[in-house]
Amino acid sequence: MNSTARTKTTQTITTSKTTAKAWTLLAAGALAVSGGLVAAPGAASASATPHQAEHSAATESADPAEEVAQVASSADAAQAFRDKWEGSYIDVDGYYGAQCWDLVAQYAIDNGLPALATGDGAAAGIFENYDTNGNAQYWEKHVNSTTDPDSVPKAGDVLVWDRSWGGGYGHTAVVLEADWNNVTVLEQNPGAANVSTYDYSGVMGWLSMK
Ligand SMILES: [Ca+2]
Repeated sequence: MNSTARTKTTQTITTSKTTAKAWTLLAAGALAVSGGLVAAPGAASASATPHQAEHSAATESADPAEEVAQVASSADAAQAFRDKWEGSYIDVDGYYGAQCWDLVAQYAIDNGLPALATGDGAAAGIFENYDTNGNAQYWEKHVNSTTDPDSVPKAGDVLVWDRSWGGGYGHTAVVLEADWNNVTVLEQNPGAANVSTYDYSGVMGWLSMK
Protein backbone atom coordinates (compact mmCIF):
# COMPACT_ATOMS: atom_id res chain seq x y z
CA MET A 1 0.00 0.00 0.00
CA ASN A 2 1.34 3.36 -0.95
CA SER A 3 1.17 5.44 2.20
CA THR A 4 2.46 8.65 0.73
CA ALA A 5 0.23 11.64 0.23
CA ARG A 6 -1.69 11.84 -2.97
CA THR A 7 0.00 14.08 -5.43
CA LYS A 8 -2.73 14.75 -7.92
CA THR A 9 -4.78 17.82 -7.28
CA THR A 10 -8.55 18.07 -7.41
CA GLN A 11 -8.23 20.33 -10.43
CA THR A 12 -6.26 17.73 -12.33
CA ILE A 13 -8.77 15.04 -11.58
CA THR A 14 -11.74 17.23 -12.43
CA THR A 15 -10.18 18.17 -15.73
CA SER A 16 -9.41 14.58 -16.50
CA LYS A 17 -12.90 13.32 -15.67
CA THR A 18 -14.58 16.18 -17.52
CA THR A 19 -12.50 15.58 -20.60
CA ALA A 20 -13.37 11.91 -20.66
CA LYS A 21 -17.09 12.53 -20.28
CA ALA A 22 -17.06 15.42 -22.74
CA TRP A 23 -15.54 13.23 -25.37
CA THR A 24 -18.31 10.69 -25.07
CA LEU A 25 -21.12 13.22 -25.14
CA LEU A 26 -19.68 15.37 -27.91
CA ALA A 27 -19.16 12.29 -30.02
CA ALA A 28 -22.86 11.62 -29.62
CA GLY A 29 -23.81 15.12 -30.66
CA ALA A 30 -24.30 16.49 -27.16
CA LEU A 31 -23.18 19.76 -25.64
CA ALA A 32 -21.04 20.58 -22.65
CA VAL A 33 -22.22 23.40 -20.41
CA SER A 34 -20.63 24.97 -17.40
CA GLY A 35 -21.35 23.30 -14.08
CA GLY A 36 -21.85 19.94 -15.67
CA LEU A 37 -22.41 18.11 -18.88
CA VAL A 38 -25.91 18.17 -20.29
CA ALA A 39 -27.13 16.77 -23.56
CA ALA A 40 -28.35 19.52 -25.86
CA PRO A 41 -32.09 19.43 -26.63
CA GLY A 42 -32.61 17.41 -29.75
CA ALA A 43 -29.01 16.37 -29.83
CA ALA A 44 -29.78 12.70 -29.75
CA SER A 45 -32.23 12.81 -32.66
CA ALA A 46 -29.82 14.93 -34.70
CA SER A 47 -26.92 12.66 -33.94
CA ALA A 48 -25.69 10.00 -36.25
CA THR A 49 -25.43 7.70 -33.27
CA PRO A 50 -28.53 8.32 -31.13
CA HIS A 51 -28.33 4.96 -29.46
CA GLN A 52 -24.94 5.80 -28.11
CA ALA A 53 -26.34 8.95 -26.50
CA GLU A 54 -29.31 7.09 -25.04
CA HIS A 55 -27.08 4.38 -23.72
CA SER A 56 -24.76 6.88 -22.09
CA ALA A 57 -27.62 8.73 -20.44
CA ALA A 58 -29.19 5.53 -19.14
CA THR A 59 -25.91 4.24 -17.81
CA GLU A 60 -25.17 7.41 -15.92
CA SER A 61 -28.62 8.09 -14.50
CA ALA A 62 -29.84 4.64 -13.43
CA ASP A 63 -27.78 4.03 -10.31
CA PRO A 64 -26.87 7.59 -9.24
CA ALA A 65 -30.37 8.20 -7.81
CA GLU A 66 -29.96 5.27 -5.49
CA GLU A 67 -26.39 6.32 -4.79
CA VAL A 68 -27.50 9.83 -3.86
CA ALA A 69 -30.03 8.43 -1.39
CA GLN A 70 -27.35 6.30 0.25
CA VAL A 71 -24.96 9.21 0.44
CA ALA A 72 -27.61 11.42 2.06
CA SER A 73 -28.44 8.75 4.62
CA SER A 74 -24.79 8.18 5.38
CA ALA A 75 -24.14 11.91 5.71
CA ASP A 76 -27.12 12.21 8.05
CA ALA A 77 -25.70 9.44 10.21
CA ALA A 78 -22.34 11.20 10.39
CA GLN A 79 -23.93 14.52 11.31
CA ALA A 80 -26.13 12.96 13.97
CA PHE A 81 -23.13 11.17 15.42
CA ARG A 82 -21.11 14.37 15.56
CA ASP A 83 -23.98 16.29 17.14
CA LYS A 84 -24.32 13.64 19.83
CA TRP A 85 -20.68 12.90 20.67
CA GLU A 86 -18.34 15.76 19.76
CA GLY A 87 -16.47 16.80 22.90
CA SER A 88 -17.23 13.54 24.74
CA TYR A 89 -14.91 10.73 25.74
CA ILE A 90 -16.33 7.48 24.39
CA ASP A 91 -15.22 4.21 25.97
CA VAL A 92 -17.36 1.37 24.64
CA ASP A 93 -15.29 -1.53 25.92
CA GLY A 94 -14.18 -0.09 29.25
CA TYR A 95 -10.55 -0.78 28.40
CA TYR A 96 -7.68 1.61 27.84
CA GLY A 97 -9.93 4.64 28.11
CA ALA A 98 -11.31 6.50 25.11
CA GLN A 99 -9.48 4.93 22.18
CA CYS A 100 -9.95 5.72 18.53
CA TRP A 101 -11.64 2.35 18.14
CA ASP A 102 -14.26 3.23 20.79
CA LEU A 103 -15.50 6.10 18.64
CA VAL A 104 -16.12 4.05 15.50
CA ALA A 105 -17.51 1.22 17.61
CA GLN A 106 -20.02 3.66 19.11
CA TYR A 107 -20.83 4.91 15.62
CA ALA A 108 -21.70 1.38 14.51
CA ILE A 109 -23.80 0.82 17.63
CA ASP A 110 -25.64 4.11 17.12
CA ASN A 111 -26.60 2.83 13.68
CA GLY A 112 -27.94 -0.47 14.97
CA LEU A 113 -24.86 -2.50 14.07
CA PRO A 114 -22.43 -4.53 16.18
CA ALA A 115 -19.31 -2.65 17.28
CA LEU A 116 -16.74 -2.78 14.51
CA ALA A 117 -14.44 -5.75 15.01
CA THR A 118 -10.67 -5.59 14.77
CA GLY A 119 -9.76 -9.26 14.87
CA ASP A 120 -6.56 -8.49 16.70
CA GLY A 121 -7.19 -5.56 19.02
CA ALA A 122 -5.63 -2.97 16.73
CA ALA A 123 -7.55 -0.25 14.94
CA ALA A 124 -5.78 -1.22 11.71
CA GLY A 125 -7.31 -4.68 12.10
CA ILE A 126 -10.75 -3.25 11.32
CA PHE A 127 -9.56 -3.02 7.74
CA GLU A 128 -6.72 -5.54 7.55
CA ASN A 129 -8.85 -8.37 8.92
CA TYR A 130 -12.02 -7.38 7.09
CA ASP A 131 -12.34 -10.77 5.42
CA THR A 132 -12.29 -12.66 8.71
CA ASN A 133 -13.35 -10.33 11.55
CA GLY A 134 -17.06 -10.21 10.67
CA ASN A 135 -17.22 -6.61 9.47
CA ALA A 136 -17.95 -7.77 5.92
CA GLN A 137 -21.48 -8.67 6.98
CA TYR A 138 -22.39 -5.04 7.63
CA TRP A 139 -19.74 -2.94 5.90
CA GLU A 140 -18.43 -2.59 2.37
CA LYS A 141 -14.66 -2.26 2.03
CA HIS A 142 -13.04 0.36 -0.18
CA VAL A 143 -9.26 0.34 -0.70
CA ASN A 144 -7.71 3.79 -0.89
CA SER A 145 -6.35 4.40 -4.38
CA THR A 146 -3.88 7.14 -5.28
CA THR A 147 -4.85 6.94 -8.95
CA ASP A 148 -8.60 6.22 -9.18
CA PRO A 149 -10.43 9.59 -9.14
CA ASP A 150 -13.51 7.89 -7.68
CA SER A 151 -11.52 6.77 -4.66
CA VAL A 152 -12.94 9.31 -2.21
CA PRO A 153 -14.77 8.35 0.98
CA LYS A 154 -18.20 9.79 1.72
CA ALA A 155 -19.59 11.28 4.90
CA GLY A 156 -20.50 8.48 7.26
CA ASP A 157 -17.78 6.07 6.17
CA VAL A 158 -15.29 4.70 8.69
CA LEU A 159 -11.73 5.57 7.72
CA VAL A 160 -8.84 3.32 8.73
CA TRP A 161 -5.14 4.26 8.77
CA ASP A 162 -2.25 1.85 8.58
CA ARG A 163 0.22 0.97 11.33
CA SER A 164 2.42 3.96 10.66
CA TRP A 165 -0.23 5.61 12.84
CA GLY A 166 -1.11 5.00 16.46
CA GLY A 167 2.21 3.57 17.57
CA GLY A 168 1.78 0.52 15.38
CA TYR A 169 -1.94 0.02 16.03
CA GLY A 170 -3.23 2.20 13.21
CA HIS A 171 -6.03 4.71 13.58
CA THR A 172 -9.71 5.00 12.70
CA ALA A 173 -12.36 7.72 12.57
CA VAL A 174 -15.75 8.65 11.12
CA VAL A 175 -15.69 10.66 7.89
CA LEU A 176 -17.55 13.98 7.99
CA GLU A 177 -16.43 15.39 4.65
CA ALA A 178 -13.93 14.42 1.97
CA ASP A 179 -12.49 15.32 -1.39
CA TRP A 180 -9.56 14.00 -3.39
CA ASN A 181 -6.92 15.79 -1.32
CA ASN A 182 -8.27 15.87 2.22
CA VAL A 183 -10.64 14.16 4.57
CA THR A 184 -12.31 15.69 7.63
CA VAL A 185 -13.19 13.27 10.38
CA LEU A 186 -14.58 12.95 13.88
CA GLU A 187 -11.91 11.11 15.86
CA GLN A 188 -10.68 10.61 19.40
CA ASN A 189 -7.40 9.69 21.06
CA PRO A 190 -5.68 11.92 21.44
CA GLY A 191 -8.39 13.88 23.22
CA ALA A 192 -12.16 13.66 23.26
CA ALA A 193 -14.18 13.23 20.07
CA ASN A 194 -13.00 16.10 17.88
CA VAL A 195 -12.95 17.24 14.28
CA SER A 196 -9.70 17.13 12.33
CA THR A 197 -8.69 17.31 8.68
CA TYR A 198 -5.94 15.20 7.12
CA ASP A 199 -4.52 14.31 3.77
CA TYR A 200 -4.57 10.62 2.84
CA SER A 201 -1.15 9.73 4.23
CA GLY A 202 -1.37 6.25 5.69
CA VAL A 203 -5.04 5.76 4.86
CA MET A 204 -5.59 2.12 3.92
CA GLY A 205 -9.21 2.66 3.02
CA TRP A 206 -12.67 2.95 4.45
CA LEU A 207 -15.79 0.94 5.22
CA SER A 208 -19.27 2.01 4.12
CA MET A 209 -22.40 0.82 5.87
CA LYS A 210 -24.20 -1.72 3.70
CA1 LIG B 1 -11.71 1.79 25.24
